Amino acid sequence: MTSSETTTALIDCNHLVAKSLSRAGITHMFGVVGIPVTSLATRAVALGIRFIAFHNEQSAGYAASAYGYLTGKPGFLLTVSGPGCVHGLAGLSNAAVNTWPMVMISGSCDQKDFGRGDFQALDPVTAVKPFVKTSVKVTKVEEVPDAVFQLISVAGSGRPGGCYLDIPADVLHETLTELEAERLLDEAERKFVSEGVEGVKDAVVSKDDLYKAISAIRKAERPLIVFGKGAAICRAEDEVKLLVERTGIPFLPTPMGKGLLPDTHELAATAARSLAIGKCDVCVVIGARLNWLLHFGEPPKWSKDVKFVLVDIDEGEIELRKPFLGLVGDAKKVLKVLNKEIKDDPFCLGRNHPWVQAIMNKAKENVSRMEGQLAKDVVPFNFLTPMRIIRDAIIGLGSPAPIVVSEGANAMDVGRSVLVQTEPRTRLDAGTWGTMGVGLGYCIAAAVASPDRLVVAVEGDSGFGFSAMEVETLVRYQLPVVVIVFNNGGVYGGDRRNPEEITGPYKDDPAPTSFVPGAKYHVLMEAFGGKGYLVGTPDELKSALTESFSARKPAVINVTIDPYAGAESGRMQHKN
Ligand SMILES: Cc1ncc(C[n+]2csc(CCOP(=O)(O)OP(=O)(O)O)c2C)c(N)n1
Ligand SMILES: *[C@@H]1O[C@H](CO)[C@@H](O)[C@H](O)[C@H]1NC(C)=O
Ligand SMILES: CC(=O)N[C@H]1CO[C@H](CO)[C@@H](O)[C@@H]1O
Ligand SMILES: [Mg+2]
Repeated sequence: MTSSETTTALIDCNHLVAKSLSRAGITHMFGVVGIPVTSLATRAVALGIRFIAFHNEQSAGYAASAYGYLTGKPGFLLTVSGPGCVHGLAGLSNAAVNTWPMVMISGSCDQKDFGRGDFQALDPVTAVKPFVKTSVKVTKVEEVPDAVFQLISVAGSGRPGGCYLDIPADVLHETLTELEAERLLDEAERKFVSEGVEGVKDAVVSKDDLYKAISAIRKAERPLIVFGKGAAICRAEDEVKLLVERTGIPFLPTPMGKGLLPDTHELAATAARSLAIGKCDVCVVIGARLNWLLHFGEPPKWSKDVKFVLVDIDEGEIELRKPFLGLVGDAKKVLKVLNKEIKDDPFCLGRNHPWVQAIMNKAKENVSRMEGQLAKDVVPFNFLTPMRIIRDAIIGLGSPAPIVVSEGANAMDVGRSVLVQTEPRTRLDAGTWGTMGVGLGYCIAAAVASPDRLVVAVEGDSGFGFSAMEVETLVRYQLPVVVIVFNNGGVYGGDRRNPEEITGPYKDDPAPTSFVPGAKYHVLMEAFGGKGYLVGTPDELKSALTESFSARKPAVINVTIDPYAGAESGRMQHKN
């Protein structure tokens, strides 16, 4: 093509969206295609963007949200209008509650046919409203580059979250010259990348607040450091490590904060959690919200006099919790300045400090009780025996550690205590909402975001079933994912009703918690050409793990669990 042909050649909006994504450095997209977005996906692939095609937008949306968390760049979800957009809301809401960056793009119906019963008509901007930071509906092709760059920027800035881009079908078919497209792309790039977005500058922590924080930590008799996904997403692991090691303060990660510092670190207070949160007098909370997972920071789990120093990117979070002190900013940057001040005037509790001793002793006690339980080979399997075998197989892999995905009630709770996380961002679980159905989407996101790592999913059979069809997606893309299903025949296990609850005309129906006993989940995987294993003994499980971990190919290991092992609703009775 000569340069004058380039000037006048026309491209359509699908192509322009793909060009905008490519220019913005987007390398992956998740979704389900159909009218009117199929050509958008094809164009994106032609420009070098990997499009991972799912069976259901819900799973694709969960994948996009987790991809945002793992990479720190917004994950993209592409859906059709109407039902596709509605299924995609699961992903957007997941991004919102977990504060992960993502952008959903749906093609919607022709603007002129809206409100007349057009195919898959929906007012998506209203539908996504509760779950997004912002949304943009483009009304003509020229608005696309600016919209794409703006949404990427908003999704990832401040507290991350989801954004939505609506492109009506008529706009998707509009064209413009390639020259005009390049000019618009340059302009958008200049506005959102070179100059940065207005109003999202990083807050600067005042010297006064820094001194106040350090003085509180120094005066504390029983200090504790808690960190979570917020510290993980801004890659603050080196700064957290320095703070912990310079001050000698014990630490407690939230479930997905696990691995920022290794679970095996001698200052890890995970196995002394009740003591640590019950007795600490000053707690530095880094990128974690004082929500239900941390018992709202309130008695009876916490002492009523505990002073919280909250490090959070979001000023609204500080206003909501009203801590002793709030340090607003990116955790990595805030900790950098905090660590610098501490270095100039160093202190360290040391291993003989009574509080550190108390935590270490308590942790040792809990660990040795737990190890006693874990050491037994219980058959038919309870939850602990197979989890120990999985833990040891994962440890055996060394570095890079696999990404562990987990959902379920007992399967997830037991996994959280038993499995050992040694590297940052290697645990993805049901998260802030306790959402079942995230599993396979998270596995796929993890595999494409971190191709050097194996992905190991530890799933309850109910949790697995929510997105089980996506095992075909694993096979289609040949992703190195081993899905281990704890098959206890139901939600929390078998039928646990009291005899007096089993009455009425439908008393012979299976219990609301029950599934078909002995379901052959491994055969489901084999149906698509993946590897399936059925295991019921320690030796069978060990050999399935050895073989599938070294093959690095899609596999489902169906682990037969005693349906009466574990607790009803895992450890969350009070929330059920
Ligand atoms: C989207 C969604 N629907 C329903 C629930 C309620 N729920 C909590 S745990 C769970 C499944 C637990 O069963 P399973 O995954 O088999 O784990 P187990 O305890 O048997 O190991 C369900 C359905 C939920 N948390 N999320
Ligand atoms: C014992 O350790 C596990 C994790 O290893 C933890 O979940 C549990 O809360 C600990 N128990 C107490 C009483 O702290
Ligand atoms: C061979 C084997 O282990 N089969 C088991 C599969 O799982 C169900 C329980 O979920 C058992 O009833 C089967 O015996
Ligand atoms: Mg189950």
